[in-house]
Amino acid sequence: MAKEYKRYLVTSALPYANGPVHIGHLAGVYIPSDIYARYLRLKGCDVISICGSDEHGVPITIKARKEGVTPQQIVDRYHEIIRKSFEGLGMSFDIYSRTSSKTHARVASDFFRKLYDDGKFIEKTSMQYYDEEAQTFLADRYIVGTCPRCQNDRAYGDQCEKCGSTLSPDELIDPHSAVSGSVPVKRETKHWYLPLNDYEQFLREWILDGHKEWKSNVYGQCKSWLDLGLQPRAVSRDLDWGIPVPVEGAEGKVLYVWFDAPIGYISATQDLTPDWEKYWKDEETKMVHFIGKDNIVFHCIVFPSMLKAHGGYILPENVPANEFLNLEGDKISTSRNWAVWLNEYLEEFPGKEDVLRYVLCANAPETKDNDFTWKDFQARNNNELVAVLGNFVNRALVLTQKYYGGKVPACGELNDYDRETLAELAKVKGALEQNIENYRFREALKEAMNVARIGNKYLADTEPWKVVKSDPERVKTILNIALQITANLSIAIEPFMPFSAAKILRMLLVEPFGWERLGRTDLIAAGHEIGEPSLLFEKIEDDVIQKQMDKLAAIKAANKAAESAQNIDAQKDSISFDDFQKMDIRVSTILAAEKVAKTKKLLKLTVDTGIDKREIVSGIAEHFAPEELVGRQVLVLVNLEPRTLKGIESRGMILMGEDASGKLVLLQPGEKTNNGAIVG
Ligand code: B3M
Ligand code: ZN
Repeated sequence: MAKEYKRYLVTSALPYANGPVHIGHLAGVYIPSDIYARYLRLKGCDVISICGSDEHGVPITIKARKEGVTPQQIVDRYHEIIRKSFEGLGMSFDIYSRTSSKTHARVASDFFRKLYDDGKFIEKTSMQYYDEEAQTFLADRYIVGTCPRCQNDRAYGDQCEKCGSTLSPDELIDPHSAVSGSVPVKRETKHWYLPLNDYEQFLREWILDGHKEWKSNVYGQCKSWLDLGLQPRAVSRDLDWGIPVPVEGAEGKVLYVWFDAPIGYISATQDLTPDWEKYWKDEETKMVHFIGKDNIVFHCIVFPSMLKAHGGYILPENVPANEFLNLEGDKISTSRNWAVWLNEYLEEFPGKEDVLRYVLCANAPETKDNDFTWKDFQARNNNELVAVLGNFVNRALVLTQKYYGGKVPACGELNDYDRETLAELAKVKGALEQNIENYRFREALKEAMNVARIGNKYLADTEPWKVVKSDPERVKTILNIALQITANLSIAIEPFMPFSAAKILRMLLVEPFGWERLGRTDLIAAGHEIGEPSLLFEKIEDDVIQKQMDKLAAIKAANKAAESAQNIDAQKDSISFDDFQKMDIRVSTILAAEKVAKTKKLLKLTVDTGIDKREIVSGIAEHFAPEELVGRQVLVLVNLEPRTLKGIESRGMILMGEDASGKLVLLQPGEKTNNGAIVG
């Protein structure tokens, strides 16, 4: 039997405030945590749900530098955008805090200082890259150079975004500072390290022995980290943005973002309630961290070691990390704008917040990466939400209005089929609890939707619209049961689709029901007057989806252009003006074009150069169809030595532009020009 807890502390990963949040964040972290917190609240548990913006770290300072603003301006902008996005999608955090707050600065400094005073840190000096011009140490991301693996000349000191290699600044060719452009030097600097290796035994016992029930992706990652052996980890950085290291002689140094951020859960709780220690220091509290898989090591290895080193804190009972969500088969990427941003979704799909919650839960990457497609979004909305959930609720309410003027009819004698249906309904509560408490939210959602399926089937099988003439008493029972099932839906779907649950309650004109009433059929009394029905969900048409697909296609094209713009060939060696004058380039018109037999790339063009009509063989058959060239004016290098290609004497060359992606463009005069006009 699972241990009963007095209270619950639910934390959700603090999103970096250097950009908006997208559907991958929702699917990976925030929808699971919100389902869990809402479920516990419905059960009447003492639960707090904690989140906030993670406002320190190098990416924020890089974005600020790029935009010529301060890091505080960056985090102020995105903290608001993120906070509003979560609010719009119904994330029911009890507090959405931020790590640039004064409370957090105090709590994080005190936490560091205690470990420092208790001698839990190792102090080490090391050689780090330093920019003498800007007079600042350089975090790896601030060093740029040529990637040793793919020659990308814009690789960073920690990673090459072109080939994905993880790098160290020492591997870069021609490293230079992204701040001043100067060549950085190495300079000695002191930092503090948490000796994670000292906590290996504790972590082995706590995780590998004590939490075999953790999700395999989490347990497996912890095991491989521990089997590899843990190393001391830096908990400070040479940066001017972050929480100053609270130690004498540490000017210019701040807490490493992954040391300070998890403490953000504690500082947020202190901002939420004076009883914060009941949640963080009492073994009767169950703490669950909701995160994405890239944060496992920080939440299962580093933060627990920090809590252990500090003493007096509880540890997480579970860390059900999700895998990643892809978008249309491609990895979601903030830097490539390949995402569905929540703030944009809320603008473009007003009233469809639950549709996104539903689809992202149904497709959640709970055990492996999964994919979001707009076609699937449309299909699930139309075939599941509209056709099953919305259809059932609408029928139950409309028929009650139609036959009884909105008054709930009394329930008569039940027949076997009624009893069978209600027995099905009664099973849902246990199935939902089993799945939610084991963080299987996709399965849980199916169980919640099963209530609508039971209702839909019940009405389809009993056909009250047919029976009403021959046996009106029977229809009263049917619709009373249908309304009880509708009321059950308002409980079952609340954790997943809170907006729709609230709408059902409004249409029933009833107050919310507690979890304990799920599965019962005495939720709505006979004679109660319900409200006006309206549709819970509306069909999403193809053109709406096409608009989103077009938007993604434009982003893809922009990325392709940006990538090719990054790979411009270096300029060739200089030539003299005399060299240039030797070339004779003329405006010409293509009179005819045809494919050269037995070749894929060659076209034979007949060209009027103004001097004469001649044939030119050009390797552009994979870029242009013959018929689209006839009549076009082009630029021709007419005094190129003739060459014979596939038996055709080619006299000259059509001038083309070719970008790094290999796309060809014809170079043409800006207006109609006489053939033979000299280009110089
Ligand atoms: N700011 C989110 C990320 O890695 C990171 C989580 C902090 S939770 C304490 O995307
Ligand atoms: Zn590379």
